[in-house]
Amino acid sequence: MAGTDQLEQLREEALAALGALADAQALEAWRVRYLGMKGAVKSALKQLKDLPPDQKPAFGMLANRVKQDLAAAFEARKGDLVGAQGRRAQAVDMSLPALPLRLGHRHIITRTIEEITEIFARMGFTVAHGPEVEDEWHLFEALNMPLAHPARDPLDSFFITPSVILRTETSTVQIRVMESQQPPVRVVCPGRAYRPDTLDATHSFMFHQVEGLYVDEGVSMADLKTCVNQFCGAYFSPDVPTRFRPHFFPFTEPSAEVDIGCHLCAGSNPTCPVCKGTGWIELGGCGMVDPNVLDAVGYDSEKYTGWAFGLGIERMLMQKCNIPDIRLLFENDVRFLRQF
Ligand code: 2NL
Repeated sequence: MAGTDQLEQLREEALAALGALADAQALEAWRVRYLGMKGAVKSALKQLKDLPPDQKPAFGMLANRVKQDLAAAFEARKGDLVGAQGRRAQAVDMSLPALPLRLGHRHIITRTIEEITEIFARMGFTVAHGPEVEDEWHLFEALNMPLAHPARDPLDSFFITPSVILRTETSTVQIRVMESQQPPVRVVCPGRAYRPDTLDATHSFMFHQVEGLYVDEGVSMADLKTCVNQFCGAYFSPDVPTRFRPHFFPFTEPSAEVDIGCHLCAGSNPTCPVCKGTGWIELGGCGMVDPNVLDAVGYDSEKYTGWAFGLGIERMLMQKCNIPDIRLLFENDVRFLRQF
């Protein structure tokens, strides 16, 4: 039985050697030596053909057994060694610099609204908010737009039902403020507004505006111009020129559009991409509150006067930060948004 003794010995030796291995490299050398194509188990099996026939079955069976045992022991040891090395590799290296921690922040539109309302707060304005869906009274009637008024064209507003409409401006909030208190009123209303405009670089079906309203005894257009000039100086730069251009709004009389001088060309470039060569950029509109609006909210229009303005927030932000396309603000692409 010399052959089978030899096999047992081989198994002992191999298992002892396996237990003493230190790393994955030594493990691979062990596998080649014992289980490889030219390894010890293979060469022991070669003896089979030289054995007497009666010894062949016992030797063959044991040889296969040894081979299986060594293969199983190899797999178990591999799990130990590779696992331990893997765990060591994953261990925290305290000497490495920390991974950068990317904190989120509020959207640039939100921050712009805060910056703008802060400027008006310094001039004594409070802030009011209101619903984004409105009734015809707050959106049209109270703002001096009776049923036949062209601004009530159904194609110019988003209707939820015939009497529930997405607000097209935040003046609705000022109407609500006036309905809830007597003058003096000094309030700004920032927020979303909706109009069915076709999307392009400067238009969106949803945008933000800030409206301001001041009603008291003896309020004049001179106060309006000073307030708007002060605001533009604070938000853009102290020396930014402004221009008030006569215009028409149903809710103010007289009315004007507000422009600031083009920061890019100051009117010197006839092909300027920002001001289109006019030298001016329109921010919004303003005017003296129409007495019909004061009457609608129950104010004494003989006693009180007021002014109001409405400014586009995206427009001001795009001006200030050189943003070429309004869509960039609403596509939620963090590569763009995290710059601010
Ligand atoms: C624009 C023009 C404007 C107003 C908004 C207003 C509000 C009340 C009464 C009277 Cl409650 N007027 N708001 C006045 C003039 C212009 O907005 O182009 N906005 C982006």
